[in-house]
Amino acid sequence: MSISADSSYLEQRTERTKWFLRDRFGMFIHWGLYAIPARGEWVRSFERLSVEDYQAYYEEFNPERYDPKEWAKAAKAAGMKYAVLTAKHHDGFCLFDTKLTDYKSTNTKSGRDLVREFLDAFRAEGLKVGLYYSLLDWHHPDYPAYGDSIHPMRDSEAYKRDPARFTNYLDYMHGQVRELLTDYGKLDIMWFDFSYGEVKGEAWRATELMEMLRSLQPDIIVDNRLEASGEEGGSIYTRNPSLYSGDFASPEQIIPPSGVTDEEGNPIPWEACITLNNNWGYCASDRAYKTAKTVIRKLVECVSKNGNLLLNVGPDARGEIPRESLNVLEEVGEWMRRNGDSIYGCGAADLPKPEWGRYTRKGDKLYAHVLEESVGPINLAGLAGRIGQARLLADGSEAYVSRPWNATLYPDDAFFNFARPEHYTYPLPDERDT
Ligand code: JFZ
Repeated sequence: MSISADSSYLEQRTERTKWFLRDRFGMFIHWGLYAIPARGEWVRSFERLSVEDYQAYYEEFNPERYDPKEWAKAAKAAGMKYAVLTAKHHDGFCLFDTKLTDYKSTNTKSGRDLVREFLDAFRAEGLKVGLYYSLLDWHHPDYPAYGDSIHPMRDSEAYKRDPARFTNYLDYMHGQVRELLTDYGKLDIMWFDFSYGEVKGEAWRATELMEMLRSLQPDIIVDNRLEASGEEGGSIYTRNPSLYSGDFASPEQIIPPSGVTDEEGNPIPWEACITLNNNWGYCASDRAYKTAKTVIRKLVECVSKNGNLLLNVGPDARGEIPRESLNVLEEVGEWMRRNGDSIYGCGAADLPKPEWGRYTRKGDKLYAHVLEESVGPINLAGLAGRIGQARLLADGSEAYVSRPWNATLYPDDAFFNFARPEHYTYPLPDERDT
């Protein structure tokens, strides 16, 4: 089998990602032992916590208020169509009942298979489900985190020093992925995280991993991080992607300025993953939550550039999504119930970004997201004669498409107003003329 994928690969990717690009909005869930120290999911690395220090959280872990049905309801009410949970993050703690390590939720006081419960609950709400799986592992004895640090980016060559041990780790990692793909029913997304330096692609035995994945779950879609690092997106960004380039790009904490396209300008599926405050894992001191207004605008921005938004929540040690996050999700949901038609199934309008906001488009329907208050009529640049009728999406009311008296200098543009002309505060043409 060749490393490089052929054109049928691109066709298959288009097929596989159809639902994903329709659904547009998902929930990311970062949850694990790190919810107890509550200083983010990198706490063990950033603070150089010893194995014993971190073990205390394992001994204590017992999220009695974990009720994934509530999470699923919150996601659905927010208008989210899919969700991705950290089955294992970099700390190596497994939220599922793996046979390959004892370091798992079923061995804690909780005794529960948190992944299975998540999958059952979200599927029951009709949401698509995905699992995040960390390629890094700070707990596995053979993961090459040698030296003074469990910070992998410091030493991306370490894996070469003891190939036999790295092979052990890869067998373990492949084995766990096999478990997740075999024992947990149909999964819609596998979200691997992440490559760095030379530790990418075949260093993970990625062709073998992808062949297993596709044979067990033919329709599953995969992110690009078996190949991508923080600096590079991998070959998904090219016309000649590898078999492990992934089905979608995964820009993190950034919305790509012009979306994601290959060198010929063809759109590439992408999903921006964005935190609600400034942390993925629960961080008690981080109160910097985005407002619902910001989240809605960012979602519109993603869709206006052919992308998805995977919005993160970090449930706490007891298993609850922070109240602040729930409040934002509720408000976003209120907007989505009225305006979701401008998000689901929509993409870029292939028109220049208007001054007052953004466009999204679905077929011959153009959605004008007016994000700035206007003075006078709203300008639809270059669309003179191309607007059949205009409606306010939120309430279905008529928007008045006209060529107002003060727009005669702009013959190529169409204009609309939310109010009928009799509500204008400036003189109407006939009043002026007489
Ligand atoms: C990764 C994780 O480290 C993080 O905890 C979170 O899960 C996020 C969604 O994904 O974040 C990264 C990955 C790569 C880099 C930085 C953050 N990088 O290469 O600089």
